[in-house]
Amino acid sequence: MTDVADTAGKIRRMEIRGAGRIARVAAAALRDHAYQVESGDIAGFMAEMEKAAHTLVLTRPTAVSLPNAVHTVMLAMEGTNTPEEAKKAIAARADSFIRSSEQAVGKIGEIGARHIRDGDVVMTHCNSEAALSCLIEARRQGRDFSVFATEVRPRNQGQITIRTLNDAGIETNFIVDSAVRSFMNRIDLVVVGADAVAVNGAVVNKIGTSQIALAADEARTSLIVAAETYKFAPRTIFGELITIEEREPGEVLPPEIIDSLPHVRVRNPAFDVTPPEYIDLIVTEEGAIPPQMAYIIIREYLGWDINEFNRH
Ligand code: RI2
Repeated sequence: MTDVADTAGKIRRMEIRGAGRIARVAAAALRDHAYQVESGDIAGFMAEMEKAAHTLVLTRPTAVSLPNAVHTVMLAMEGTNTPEEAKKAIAARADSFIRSSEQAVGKIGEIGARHIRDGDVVMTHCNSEAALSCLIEARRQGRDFSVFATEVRPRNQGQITIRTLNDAGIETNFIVDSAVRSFMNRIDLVVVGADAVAVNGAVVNKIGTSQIALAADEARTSLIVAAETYKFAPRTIFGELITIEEREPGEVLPPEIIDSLPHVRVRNPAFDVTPPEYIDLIVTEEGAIPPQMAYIIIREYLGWDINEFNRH
């Protein structure tokens, strides 16, 4: 049983992280919360669920997978007349979201693996289940390639990535973030994940991704993004910008050092935006598309009705 406040705290502190994972965990938290709400009337029940949805959505502002998952689960209540009916509908919807999210990661792996050839040197940044799924599937199919994985300051997600790559038996080089350009001429393909994809195909991902994309573009190295369809941001159709989370300075420097430097402001944006011109392909579970086709994914596959856009 997951508790909404506890889950929200874990997501905020990044004890649970990764755009896909936080979406699944939020769906599970809503499902469990539904069964913890005292059964009154349907209006009271829906209001309680709205509060929980709000708490979860506010934890981290950038990964669109989170509000998309919450929205999907909350929509299940529509047309239900009693809390009992609503609880069942929420549970079924949450479980189906979780299942399809896991399947999407597997499907992306199958499609993305086609782009990794024998002898390739692949670079990845941060820790993305979707990006790693491509590498692990290519390896499973017997492809012989090696990887450069970055450190990913300040939260060091690269350490999780190299453990996974090591467990999969993939030869891996671990580099600090600032070594990317030095090695780019040896790289055949960059594969990264996404926290959000805008309607124009711009990809929001871990800070440093856009620098890697620039270096890749300069070296004529292809860059592909592995992103489930629920990472596409519907409201960007109306010009809404994706909020870039800026986290605590304490993640970058110890507080005592920060306190000793009154004229220094430590900045800690967690994500940046890579323009579509630097992206060759976005691999979704529905197929690989050029970034310019992001609109189609939002319209055809995400399944959001235009009138629903202003909720949650
Ligand atoms: P998957 C992560 O965000 C990284 O930016 C990663 O590239 C992205 O989510 C996608 O990860 P954070 O939670 O969903 O580390 O592919 O800030 O696992």
